[in-house]
Amino acid sequence: MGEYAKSGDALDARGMRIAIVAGRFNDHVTKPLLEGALSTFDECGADADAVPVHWVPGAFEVPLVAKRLAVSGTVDAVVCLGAVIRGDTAHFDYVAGPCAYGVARVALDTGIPVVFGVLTTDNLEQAMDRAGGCEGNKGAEAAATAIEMVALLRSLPPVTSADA
Ligand code: INI
Repeated sequence: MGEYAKSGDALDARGMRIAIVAGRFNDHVTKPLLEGALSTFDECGADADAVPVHWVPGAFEVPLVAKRLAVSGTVDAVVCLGAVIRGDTAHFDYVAGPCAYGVARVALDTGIPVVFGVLTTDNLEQAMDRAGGCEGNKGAEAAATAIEMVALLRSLPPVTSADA
């Protein structure tokens, strides 16, 4: 397994349907994140047709599309990719916070793993370091997390109440 492997267990994505939502803003960062995610799914045996990619304008739009997919009944998990880079204004906080909160909320509201592969960095260098540079590829890590979570949820006792 590649650099994303967190444990000794091989990740197996065969039979899993995992959608990706990617922010186009800062796509010089999000495209490498996407490549990392797709490589991981491929290495782990996912069928390429089972990993649709949905582009959205920016990180702020990610949770809405993630929710739409999560409630569709067509996916086992959603991987969210984005790059929010701090500038000279408060815009970073108004985008990064709601994106993170929204992604977490979709997962809890739907019971579907929704993985946060959105970089929130002070500058472009930090972002590129995490999009295939010296700090690895967070897109690949997000894909591995999704595979692990789908397998974990499948191994847990079934849901017995409507709001669990
Ligand atoms: N979107 C990002 O994904 N990253 C950013 O760094 C960013 N900044 O800095 O502005 C950003 N803004 C766009 C935002 O996500 C929405 O697309 C826009 O506000 C429209 O809702």
